[in-house]
Amino acid sequence: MSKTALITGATSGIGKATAELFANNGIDLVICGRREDRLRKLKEALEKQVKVHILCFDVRDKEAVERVIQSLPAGFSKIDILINNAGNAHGLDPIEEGSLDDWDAMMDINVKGLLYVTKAILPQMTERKEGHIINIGSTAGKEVYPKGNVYCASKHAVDAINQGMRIDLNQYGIRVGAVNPGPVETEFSNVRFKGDDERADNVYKGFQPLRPEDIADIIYFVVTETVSR
Ligand code: NDP
Ligand code: 8X3
Repeated sequence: MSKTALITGATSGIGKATAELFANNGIDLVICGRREDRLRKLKEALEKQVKVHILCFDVRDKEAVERVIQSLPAGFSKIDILINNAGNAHGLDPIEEGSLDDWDAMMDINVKGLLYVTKAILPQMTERKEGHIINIGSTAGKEVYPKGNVYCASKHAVDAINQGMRIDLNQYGIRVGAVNPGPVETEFSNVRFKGDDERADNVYKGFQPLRPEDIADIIYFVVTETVSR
């Protein structure tokens, strides 16, 4: 029987590439993000291969998170795989110049949003005693770089939450893992620099960044290596 994966942040970058790879391999999808036009376009493309359902919400809004997860129609209500991917960096400033709004955005989306989505999905996984959760961390969750302060803190938090989830959910047979990429060329830097595309492009000059498809390959490998056992 086919599996269903819920992917947050599927409108762009790593999440979108993962949705496309999962669809190529027959995994049904619940694709999430705030940009409904992109979700619709992706659904249209992928539903030639698999069943696709859209959830359009902001992971910061805990009532919305609960509501949309509860609203999943019968064919999509059993989530086998949760990919906690939605997130971004906002700004790149030394700590004394950082913006409170940027800090709120990173902690609210990357950390609290991941928790809200997980909390909404978990009851069905603990009840069934099965499921697989992949948290998208970062090398920024392992090391800190200049001006990375709060983004790195948010990803260190993801690392700790991932480890905590793994320990706590082991008794239910729920598998928990993280993928911690280095720099990947997506819309990440365009968001970080608030639409300054020239500055964003400069981030990837002088070295070969990863592509979102590279990370999707790793996520798919992790998920299929364990789900099939
Ligand atoms: P993108 O900017 O291309 O994609 C980010 C995704 O997150 C979008 O689909 C966006 O959807 C979604 N998102 C952002 N904010 C919210 C929100 N408030 N509510 C719901 N969805 C949201 O970046 P990446 O693909 O690179 O990033 C994906 C993940 O990978 C992030 O967690 C990032 O930290 C991590 N990562 C990225 C690396 C990189 O170098 N690119 C390296 C290591 C980790 P929408 O705007 O439609 O809501
Ligand atoms: C994104 C990787 O190094 O660009 O998490 O911050 S980095």
